[in-house]
Amino acid sequence: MKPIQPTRTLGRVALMAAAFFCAAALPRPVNAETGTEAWLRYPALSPQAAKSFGRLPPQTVLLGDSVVVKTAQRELVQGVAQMLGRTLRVGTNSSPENSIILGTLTELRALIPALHPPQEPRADGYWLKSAKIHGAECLIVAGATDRGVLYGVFALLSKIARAENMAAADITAVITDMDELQQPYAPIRWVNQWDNLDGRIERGYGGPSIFFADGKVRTDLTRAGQYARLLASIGINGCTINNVNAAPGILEDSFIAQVSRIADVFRLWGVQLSLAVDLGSPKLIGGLDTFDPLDPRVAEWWRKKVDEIYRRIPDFGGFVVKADSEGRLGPSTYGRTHADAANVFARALKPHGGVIFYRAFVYNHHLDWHDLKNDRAKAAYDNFHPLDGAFDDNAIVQIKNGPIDFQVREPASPLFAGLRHTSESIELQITQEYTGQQRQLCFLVLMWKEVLDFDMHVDDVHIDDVHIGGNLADANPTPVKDLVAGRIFHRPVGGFVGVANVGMDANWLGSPLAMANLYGFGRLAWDPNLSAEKIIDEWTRLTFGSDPLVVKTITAMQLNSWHVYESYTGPLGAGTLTNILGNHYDPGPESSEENGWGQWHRADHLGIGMDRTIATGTGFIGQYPPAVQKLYEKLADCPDDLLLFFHHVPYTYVLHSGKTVVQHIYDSHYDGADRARDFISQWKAIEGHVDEERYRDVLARFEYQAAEAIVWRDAICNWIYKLSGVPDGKGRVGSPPSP
Ligand code: GCV
Repeated sequence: MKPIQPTRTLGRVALMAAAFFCAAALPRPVNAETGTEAWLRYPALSPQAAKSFGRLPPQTVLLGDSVVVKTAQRELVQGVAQMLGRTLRVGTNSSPENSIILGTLTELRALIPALHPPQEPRADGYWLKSAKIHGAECLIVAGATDRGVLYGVFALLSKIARAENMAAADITAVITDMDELQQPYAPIRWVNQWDNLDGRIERGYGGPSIFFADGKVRTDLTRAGQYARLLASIGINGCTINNVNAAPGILEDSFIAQVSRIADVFRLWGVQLSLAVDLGSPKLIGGLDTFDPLDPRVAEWWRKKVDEIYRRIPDFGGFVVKADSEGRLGPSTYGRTHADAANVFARALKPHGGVIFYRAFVYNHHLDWHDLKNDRAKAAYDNFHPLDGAFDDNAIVQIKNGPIDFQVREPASPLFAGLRHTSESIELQITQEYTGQQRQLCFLVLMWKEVLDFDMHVDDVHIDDVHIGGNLADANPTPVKDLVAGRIFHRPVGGFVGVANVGMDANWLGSPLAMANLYGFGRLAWDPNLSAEKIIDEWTRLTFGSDPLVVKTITAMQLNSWHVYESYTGPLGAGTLTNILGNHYDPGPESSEENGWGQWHRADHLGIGMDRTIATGTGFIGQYPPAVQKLYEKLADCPDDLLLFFHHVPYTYVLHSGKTVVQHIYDSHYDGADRARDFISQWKAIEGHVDEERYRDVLARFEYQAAEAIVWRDAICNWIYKLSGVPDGKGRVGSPPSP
């Protein structure tokens, strides 16, 4: 973690904005919605819509008896009772007629041998199918695994919850014509929590940890159970509960005993628990005089430690490791490689089926800023590409979406294409560290989709995997989503990791609208081909109901929000121009320069942007495959929205849009602040259409955001004017244009 220093002066406007935000904390009306149920509210449908579900079978039958399928059945009964006002009978599989049948495909085959899904779903996939048994209507929820059954139930309940304004015939079809096979894009769909054992959460904005308080696991784990339910409802199957800046004490035997209570709670929902660990643990807590991963005593220590964990937590998922990064201990201490370090964990975990996520977020934070050839963006590729093939098959290199650090816009990390023989996962940040910290609206699914869909143009790919619904080999693209899902290069495992950082706040992330990012992450991890529009439409209906005005307003605001935030905090790919030495929130463009952290934008009185070209710059662009190099290397070809990430240009450089860089910066900030202000009136249009509590909470946030956008606008525009000496052509900054 970077040292926290006092924030730079923001001026009176910021203080006023902050004061306003505090003052705007309004009393809670009775019976208000707290947001705790998030998208699993299951509100009663209108009598008319509920009536259209009349043909829903009146009972449910469970074919298996695992804890997960029992959870699925309880959830189904609860959801149907709340939404349709009907109590499903719990029947037995000797009389499955007229039932909603829940079971694995294997169990289903034993019961009804003639029923087959159109294709065998992957692990955790499910099949929703209307069928007749002995002439009676049934609805089948069959999972490839027990977890698949639970996911299928959540999918069915989501359909019911979103049926409010559907035509009666369409609702009936949900029950009588259902035939839907769903399967996850990748086996890994995990969240990471950066929770410290004292209860604080690094980069958490929704209250203290739901797992830890005062150096112990909480006694009351109700919230952990509620969280696991939310995660399961969007197909997330693993959760790392502690900070990647890991406290070694997490691995003390007495602590593992405590942690196992969290695993017990997760297990009901099919969520595997995993831990972030310190590579130095054998020395720090294990009594050895070394943590050298190649020392046999160290390997033995890890093997025994892992065996002990599995004794207490039989379905333990594995470890996440941050090493040689931001002051963490690492293999470099002994001249070992990251593969050496990853494999010591991999070998201990392998007999139990566990995996190790080894983070590629490794860089030197004491870079010499005087040297224009230095570039933090190159670090992940430089460190890991040479090790490709050296990692065991249960080791996964976890790569942040961009080469720097969750900025408001970054290109895809070149490392996604730089590992052909190593499993990968993409790390996305749900908690809005650099994107408004949940105090400002920023729906990140659009940003994530740009990265996931980005074609890395990897040459010589031999693809023998087949997409659901289409043959990948036909078009031969190599998008990031297929690289991380292991669909390319025959990787054994891989997928999606989101840094969530929910907390004890009733609404989990601190803001009701921010939960769209957690929902969106889960939906994309399940199927990255879903559109942002579809995801936000689902989330809005589930979270606020299906009133057309509400759905139209909230979906539009969410879909615009990333661009609005980007426009006043970091346009043209300069990175988030925030206070990088402090809170990562306030404007603070000077803080990026003249230090070793490497989040440089290289702005001076002549120009702005990092020259990362092969020809004259740091050479970062050379880490991409040739077709991507071509996209970014030539100034004239580089897309405007990443221009300053890749090139250093004079302020008067003319963009593809026809504007100069400096004029774009002025316009973008003024436009962004105007659009942030417009959020207020857009939100006010739905007053009375959503519950009072969330309405007021969100309104206060938009009023605050409008003020903050002005703070940002003025800080950045004045800074750029001071540096460049070029006034705004529209007379808003610097000297007015001459008549
Ligand atoms: C958990 C950034 C954040 C740190 C975080 C780090 C990481 O630097 O500011 O808080 O540490 O990324 O991802 O490891």
